[in-house]
Amino acid sequence: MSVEIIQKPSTVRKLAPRYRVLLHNDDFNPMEYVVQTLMATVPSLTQPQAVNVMMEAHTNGMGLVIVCALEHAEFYAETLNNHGLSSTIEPDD
Ligand code: NFA
Repeated sequence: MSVEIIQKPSTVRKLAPRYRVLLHNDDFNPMEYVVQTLMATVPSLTQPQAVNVMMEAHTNGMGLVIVCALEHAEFYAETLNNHGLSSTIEPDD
């Protein structure tokens, strides 16, 4: 007698891999401009958060802007760089 095995389709979905957007320090952009540009580019950043990111980059050379899906990370980094800032993305793992 043969037995039919019916596979139930999985409803488990992997989360999209996430990426860090990193802001790098420089010697020419004014602090206020950096904060305003961060807020204009990344809508979810509050002013205190934008100040923290700016100060982290200013003090340590690099600040974490946001962790998000690749499409958003690329768009944010490109926009920041188009406004004279220096940013990169890397996998969050
Ligand atoms: N280091 C810049 C200054 O002293 C400010 C800055 C912070 C620039 C973070 C870029 C990133 N005016």
